[in-house]
Amino acid sequence: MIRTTCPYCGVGCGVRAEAGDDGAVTVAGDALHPASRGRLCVKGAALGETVGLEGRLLSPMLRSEAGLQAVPWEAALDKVAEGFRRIVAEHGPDAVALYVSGQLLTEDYYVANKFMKGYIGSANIDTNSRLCMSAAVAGHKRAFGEDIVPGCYEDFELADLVVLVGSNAAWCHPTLYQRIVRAREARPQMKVVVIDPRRTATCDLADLHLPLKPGSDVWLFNGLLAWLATQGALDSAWVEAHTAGLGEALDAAGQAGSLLDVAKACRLDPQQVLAFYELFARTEKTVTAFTMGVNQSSSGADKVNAIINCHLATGRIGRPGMGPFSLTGQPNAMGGREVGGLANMLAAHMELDDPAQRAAVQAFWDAPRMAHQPGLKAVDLFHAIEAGTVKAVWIMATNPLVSLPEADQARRALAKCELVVVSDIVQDTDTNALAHVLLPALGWGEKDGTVTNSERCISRQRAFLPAPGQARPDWEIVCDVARRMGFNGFDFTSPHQIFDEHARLSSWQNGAGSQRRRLFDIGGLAGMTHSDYDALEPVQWPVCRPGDRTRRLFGDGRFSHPDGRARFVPTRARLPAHLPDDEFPLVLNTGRVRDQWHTMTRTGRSPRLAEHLPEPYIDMHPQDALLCGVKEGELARLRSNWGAGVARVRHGGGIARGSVFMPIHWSGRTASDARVGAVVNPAVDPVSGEPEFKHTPVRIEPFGVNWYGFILSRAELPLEDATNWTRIQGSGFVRYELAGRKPFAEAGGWARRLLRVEDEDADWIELEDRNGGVYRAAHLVDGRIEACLFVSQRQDLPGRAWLAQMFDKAQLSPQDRIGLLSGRAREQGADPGPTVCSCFGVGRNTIRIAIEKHGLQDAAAVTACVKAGGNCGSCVPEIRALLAEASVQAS
Ligand SMILES: Nc1nc2c(c(=O)[nH]1)N[C@H]1C(S)=C(S)[C@@H](COP(=O)(O)OP(=O)(O)OC[C@H]3O[C@@H](n4cnc5c(=O)[nH]c(N)nc54)[C@H](O)[C@@H]3O)O[C@H]1N2
Ligand SMILES: Nc1nc2c(c(=O)[nH]1)N[C@H]1C(S)=C(S)[C@@H](COP(=O)(O)OP(=O)(O)OC[C@H]3O[C@@H](n4cnc5c(=O)[nH]c(N)nc54)[C@H](O)[C@@H]3O)O[C@H]1N2
Ligand code: SF4
Ligand SMILES: [Mo]
Repeated sequence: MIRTTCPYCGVGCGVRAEAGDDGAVTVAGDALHPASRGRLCVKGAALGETVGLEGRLLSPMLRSEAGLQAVPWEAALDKVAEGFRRIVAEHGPDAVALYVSGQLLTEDYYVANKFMKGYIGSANIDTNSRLCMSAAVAGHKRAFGEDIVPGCYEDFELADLVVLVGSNAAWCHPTLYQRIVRAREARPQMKVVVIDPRRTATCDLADLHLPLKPGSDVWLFNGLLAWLATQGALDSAWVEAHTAGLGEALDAAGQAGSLLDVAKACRLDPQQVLAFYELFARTEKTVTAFTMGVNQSSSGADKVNAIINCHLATGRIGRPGMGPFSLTGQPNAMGGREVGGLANMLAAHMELDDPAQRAAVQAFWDAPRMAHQPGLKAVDLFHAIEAGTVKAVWIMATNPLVSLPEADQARRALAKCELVVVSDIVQDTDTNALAHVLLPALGWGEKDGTVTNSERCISRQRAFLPAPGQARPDWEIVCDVARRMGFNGFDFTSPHQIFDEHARLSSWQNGAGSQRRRLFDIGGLAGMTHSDYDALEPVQWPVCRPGDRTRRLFGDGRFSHPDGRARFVPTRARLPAHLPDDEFPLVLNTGRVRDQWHTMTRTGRSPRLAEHLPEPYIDMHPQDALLCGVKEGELARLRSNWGAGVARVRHGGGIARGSVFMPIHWSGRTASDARVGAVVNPAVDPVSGEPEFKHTPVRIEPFGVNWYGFILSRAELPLEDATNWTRIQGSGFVRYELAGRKPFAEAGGWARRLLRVEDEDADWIELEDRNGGVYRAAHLVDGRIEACLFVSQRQDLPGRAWLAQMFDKAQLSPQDRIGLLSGRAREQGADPGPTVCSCFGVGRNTIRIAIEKHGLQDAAAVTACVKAGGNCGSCVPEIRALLAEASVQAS
């Protein structure tokens, strides 16, 4: 058994993992980890289902006319080193770039940054954190003089008011959300406010939900600052002693106008705005946590500062139970910032545009060629690639063809690029399809190093699986290329050595006598032995001396600006970059679902995780659907100025009129046409370069098809005849949801071709109702189901859950055979319905029936009866919705 850290969200839960003799991996929460104290959400709990080697990239590959070919490492590394060397020699260092990721370990990230900024001599290294945290980074630097999250998770438990802004923590930071749930159970006087245009699962906990107009957060928080001032609710003595710039910030905030003006600009009920303001004013212990609803905006950095301004004005920062709190997305978003992985940073919280600090880093690295100006930020980088000014790009641990805004532009860029190198762990991704060189990296459970979570806690990720195939750690691949290019400084033989150098750099010319004191200092972790490093317990930075432990920062009122004072930043509210009009009347909001991680290269392999929301969807208000001529359950096309996509229409996701929501997870590998990044506009925040992912004007049109259908099949199938498809991982089978335009004449022959059943004597049962436009077939082999197909011209397909169970059976009973073409058991109640609780696999029908039959009144009773909600708790909001539905029906 190994203690390690979850590779998904920025909460950074501790995991105990073990590989059994049969290769099966078991995981459990690590009770000793301070971030999670033994808890895991369903994604963490399903890690064992995602580490198998199927689909893994196991050898370096080069693309030639003949396609992709496995090659020895030497050939692949030579190709990369030679390509980079030649392009730098011919066109200068800025003609090459790295595009990396908050899912790299700190050690990987450190060498990648050193390679580009100190040796290639360009700052053209940016990261997917540009799409995620860069607005928070910019906000922190403006306010505090350094990129610092001052608080810790315990503050969420000690607070009397938790404000969640643009955060669906119930789904995206589940174990932290559960900590808030439990804290409030223990202290019911604690209040929770959720500020989000959608009524999300997170609102289940909210005393007050403010469904503000998308993009209007600066109005709301400017309004709050101005209102606090008029109420005499500012901490003037603290402001006087520790800050600068309140006057200008108040002037800017005052332009938001009266409370009524603010309510109007935010499209909120003035009473609710007042209720929030009063609650904030009277609650000293307030934590304001914010995530992508804040950062991913063309005024992202200003949203962040508008929030921080309110905390500075009330002196609520750095003390127990209070402070602004930027929740990080990826597992090592924070570590990437420590090493300076963004194109406008240096390393160890030093500044690229400060000549003294540049010289300090150059001296420490003994670097031959330092970058001396900021590099290209992600969106600009892909435009420079398309324009041909950047001729080689090395992409690591991110899938930009899916995750960038205006993703078809990214595709055009890579298609034109001279040299595209991708380091990944899986072979088949949308981005890899355009790579000239593929480099196989070690994945979670195989790689070794450190990550830093949202509360600045550094934890070890440890290997407990052998390196598969020829895969190598990312840091080693970078070092190999660097050495081939003739760079010295990359002779590391273990992540421990890299960490040690990183720790030493953090205290280099830092502290007494140096120009600027940087709070990021982990000098106390330098000089560890290899075994100390292996045994490293989670520790929050700064760690200036061995044994230091820093829960909170700024409690002493000293900030990182040269004069020690925090800055108020005047924030002027402005509208999003692109506004809806007659042609594109709706606003597209994009984000996450509970059980999937980003582009699904890992979570997409888990049957358990596929069940909750198996298909891409467009959540929209029923009245908007009516106006657009689309119907729930049918496919619709989503179109913007930049691209289009297709997904199923859904209601009930808590969306207000005028907006639609589509999840980000589906790629060209998992669905024919649901890559929402292609639809998203490319506008960015001028301060941080963070894209406006949450606000794109779109229109919705019917997507006409002649039939809907689905297949469950043990074998993967090519789907030429389907106009639209989604691939869903089942347990022992693949499920395809289909829709088609071509009418299916001769359904039997067509179905056999589709399912690849050539044998005339195959055990084949079918049912055709030509007039009704219905066709169903099943293929059995030795009494076991091999595949089944259901097609209909109407929306009357049976549920998939019972059929899925048939794939577990070695032999179908005669009863099963009879049920097969009706798609359900002959006896009532056997169809559990769509999954609600993924931990225990409990379906909606099961829960509904239990509620009705036993008269269950609350979520705890449901858990006691059918187990749903009894593990990670993420489905409790949905259980409560079912209880509410039942009580409405009963009355
Ligand atoms: N299950 C799951 N969890 C994850 C991830 C995942 O892929 N899956 N990814 C991780 C990563 S990298 C990240 S960055 C985090 C993201 O975590 P979150 O930011 O919590 O998640 P999102 O779904 O991107 O968006 C949050 C909310 O912002 C709201 N929003 C949209 N526009 C506005 C606005 O103008 N103002 C306000 N106040 N809110 C708005 C949306 O309606 C949405 O509910 O999640 C992390 N955790
Ligand atoms: N429309 C829209 N787009 C968004 C967002 C949004 O809210 N809306 N959110 C943005 C945000 S916040 C984020 S963080 C991004 C995330 O977007 P991406 O970073 O593009 O998404 P992932 O699927 O996490 O990509 C990680 C890749 O790294 C691979 N990988 C996993 N482990 C390793 C490893 O150890 N080494 C290497 N070399 N590869 C590895 C995986 O197989 C996968 O291909 O999406 C952004 N895009
Ligand atoms: S809450 Fe985040 S870190 Fe914890 S188990 Fe879930 S995904 Fe992993
Ligand atoms: Mo993120």
